[in-house]
Amino acid sequence: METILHPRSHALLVIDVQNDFCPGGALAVADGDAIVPGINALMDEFETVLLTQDWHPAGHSSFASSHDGAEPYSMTEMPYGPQVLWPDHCIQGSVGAMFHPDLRTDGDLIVRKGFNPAIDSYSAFFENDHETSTGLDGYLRSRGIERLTLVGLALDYCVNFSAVDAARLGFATEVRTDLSRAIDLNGSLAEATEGMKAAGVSLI
Ligand code: VGL
Ligand code: ZN
Repeated sequence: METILHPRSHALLVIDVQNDFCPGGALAVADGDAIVPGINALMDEFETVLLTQDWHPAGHSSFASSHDGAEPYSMTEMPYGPQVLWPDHCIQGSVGAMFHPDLRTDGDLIVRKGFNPAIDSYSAFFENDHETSTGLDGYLRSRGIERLTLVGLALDYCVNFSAVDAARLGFATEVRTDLSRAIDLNGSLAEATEGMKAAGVSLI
């Protein structure tokens, strides 16, 4: 049953709950699928629900396979700064790019990101050059959204970058850490937690 607890100006943003980030996927996050029932239930509380979908063309520059001799999870230097090289994941139209089959997808908007072959995009707001907009900021403002709750995958990458950008853009921003899961690569979770706190994100 629908029980709207939050005003229309408070949106739920569900980040990258896709097969490739769940157990068995190409870039599996431990327990990534465990958050699906809780996210589905949380959707009942919000009138405004938005989802993001990591959406890379084959041969994307964030894939280790696109760099001669590079191992997955190693670092490289891109024109826009340091970049982790990932296993091939969330390729446009693939099963891995689809939402987890049990995730409710009856939200208002799906934001796809990471489609620019030359730039990765962790954040729902800006690509990793921190400059190229996805358009989400304008969409939210046009709809009168002032506050955001974020959940999803991965807590230390796409949830983190989205939450920090949201707070910097002036949205009251909170992350439900119980409904998120992390990759935790070389201390990335601790770093992300500090960064979100410093940006004024509430971790709940
Ligand atoms: C993500 C790494 C690469 C994420 C996406 O959704 O956190 N992480 N692409
Ligand atoms: Zn990606």
